[in-house]
Amino acid sequence: MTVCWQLLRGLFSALVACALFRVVLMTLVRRIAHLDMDAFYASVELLRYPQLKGLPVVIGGRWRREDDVLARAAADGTLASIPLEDFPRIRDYVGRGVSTTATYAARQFGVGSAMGIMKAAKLCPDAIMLPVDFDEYRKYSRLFKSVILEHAPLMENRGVDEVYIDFTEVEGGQQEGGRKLAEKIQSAIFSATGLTCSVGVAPNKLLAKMASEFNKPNGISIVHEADLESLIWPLPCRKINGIGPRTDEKLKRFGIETIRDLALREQGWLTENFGESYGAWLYRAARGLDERPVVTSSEPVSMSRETTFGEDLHAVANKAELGAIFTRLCEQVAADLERKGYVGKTVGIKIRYDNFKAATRDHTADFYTADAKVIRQLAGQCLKRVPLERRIRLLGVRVGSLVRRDEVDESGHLPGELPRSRKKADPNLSLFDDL
Ligand code: TTP
Ligand code: MG
Ligand code: MG
Repeated sequence: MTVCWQLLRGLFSALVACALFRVVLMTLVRRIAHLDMDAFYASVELLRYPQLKGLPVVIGGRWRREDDVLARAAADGTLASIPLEDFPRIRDYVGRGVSTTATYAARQFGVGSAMGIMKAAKLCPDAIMLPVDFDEYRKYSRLFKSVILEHAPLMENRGVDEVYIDFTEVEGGQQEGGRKLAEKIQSAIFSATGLTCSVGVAPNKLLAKMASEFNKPNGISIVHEADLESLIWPLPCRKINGIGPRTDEKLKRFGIETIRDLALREQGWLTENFGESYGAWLYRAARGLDERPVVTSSEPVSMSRETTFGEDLHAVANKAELGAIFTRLCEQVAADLERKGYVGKTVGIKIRYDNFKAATRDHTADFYTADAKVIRQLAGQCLKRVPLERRIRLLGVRVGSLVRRDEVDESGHLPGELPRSRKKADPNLSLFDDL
């Protein structure tokens, strides 16, 4: 009897605890952070060239070469000991190219991202110019994101130097509107990488993204719902992520300059002039409304498709059949990439022979792609490099070195990534022609 009573009491307490927990969850205010690294590429460069701290530095132009002049210039082999006078100045730069970013010292001269080097050289001729080293930036990108995940599990990747983080249920995420947790993450990132970042914490992604810019560099900004009129409405419309230069121009033609101007327009007027869905979105955005969840996804390293044949096939005897299967595999991988929003630059193949031995080959292009024909052509080049005397029982196609599609430009390059050659794969090349 006593045992039964105790069990009932235990059950009752558990139910009460559960209900209390739900009430607490329901009363939690949604707190979303946007974290963006400060002058990211430039700051990573300064880690290896600390002697450039505080100086105007522009990152852009040509690719870093293995025979980097700077490395040779270091008398004792350490990059940190290269004297300032050995660094290339932007005024001496010959050639085309754009600045990917600039240190805050260079920004004081008006130099910024996506600016032609020639223009930047006019604004700040003494600025030191360093080439882009995307591998290094990706390394630090992975590092700072892994630090964040140690503190908050709900993180959404938004590119190389920024993420959204759901603070709502994380310890400290509600304290001072999220400031406490933001400080903790900021200092953890600094300890692990030596890099600073800026954080905006707000009721949703839209506001958090704007807030992270308020106190750059190394700043934290907290925005509450009640701050809409004082902090958000005075900003130009362009500050809303989703209002691009063309929409902004059109808004200006209607005399709409600030977010307040936008908020004063009726929804009907906005949908009439900007279309049903974009107009409705503008209406909500001007009011700081945004329900989008923080979407976590582990980034895939590669995507592949493979198939084992019903009976072993031979490259010559079954050329047509193998060719068709190969093409289909490439199309399937391309469709997977397309659906998931990725592009890749390393294309590989896998073959398993009738003796169960396997061979793999890959080829890294100097542009990213998700195009079936291009993948097919690159995979075809790999195929030419494997022995094809034996019969084959399995064929696979893989695309690796993935980045999100929205990270690359139309020519398949990452920001600041200048192709060594713009040679594109010839999609008309027939694959098994040389077999
Ligand atoms: P941003 O976060 O826009 O800029 P930033 O980190 O350099 O400076 P801020 O402190 O203002 O955030 O971009 C991140 C990196 O992306 C940047 O360091 C270089 C690269 N980039 C380009 O290559 N081209 C561009 O036009 C922009 C905007 C960025
Ligand atoms: Mg940044
Ligand atoms: Mg950024």
